[in-house]
Amino acid sequence: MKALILVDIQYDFIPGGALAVTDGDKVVSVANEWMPKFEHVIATQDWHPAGHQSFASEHAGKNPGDLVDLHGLPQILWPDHCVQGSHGAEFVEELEFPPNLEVFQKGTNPEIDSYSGFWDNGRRANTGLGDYLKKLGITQVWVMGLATDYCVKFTVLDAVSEGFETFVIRDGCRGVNLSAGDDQKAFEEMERAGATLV
Ligand code: VGL
Ligand code: ZN
Repeated sequence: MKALILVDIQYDFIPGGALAVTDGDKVVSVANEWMPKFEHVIATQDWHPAGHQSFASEHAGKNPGDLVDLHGLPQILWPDHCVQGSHGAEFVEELEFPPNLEVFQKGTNPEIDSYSGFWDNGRRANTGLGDYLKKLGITQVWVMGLATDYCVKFTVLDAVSEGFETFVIRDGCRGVNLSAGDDQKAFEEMERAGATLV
C-alpha cells in the first residue's frame, strides 16, 4: 500500500509569501496530477506559533539566514512564516485535495524547529505520521513539495529511516537555495540515503 506526502505547499513558501521559494507555485499542478493516483494523501503543514524561535525576529541583532544554537541544535533563522491562523500558513487553494486528506502539522513547539513531517529536528517528539502510515499498512511513500533542501529532504530521510520504501517526485519539489545548488545536493543526499528519485 502506498501514500502520497505533500510537504508544506502553503502560501508563505510560494512567490509572494514570507519565505518564498522560487517557482514554488509550480508544484501545485504536479500535486494535482499525482493525487488521483493515490488512495491515501497526506499534507504536512508548517504551523508555527507567533514568536517561534526559528524566527530571526526573536533573536536580537540577527537576520534571516543567520545560524544560531537553539537549545543545543544548529538553527538557521527564518523570516516569520506559517504563523498559525495566518493566510501564509494556509494550503494553496488551487490544490485539489481528496475528501479523505490527512493533515499533519509541525513546528508547533516554539522551542524547536521541525523540518520533517515525522520528527522534530532533535528527534524528540513526533507528529504521529509514522504510526498513522504503519496502521494503514502503508509500506511505500511518494514525497514532493516545499522546500527540497529543508522540509522535503528531512521528511524523505525520516521516511527512509522509518522503513518506508521512499520515492521523491523531483519535478514536484523546489528549493530555498540559500546557497546555490542546495536543492541538487539535497536530491543527492536523499538518493544516497536510499530514496528513489523519479
Ligand atoms: C521550511 C524552513 C522553515 C520548509 C519550513 O518547509 O522547507 N523551511 N520552515
Ligand atoms: Zn518553518
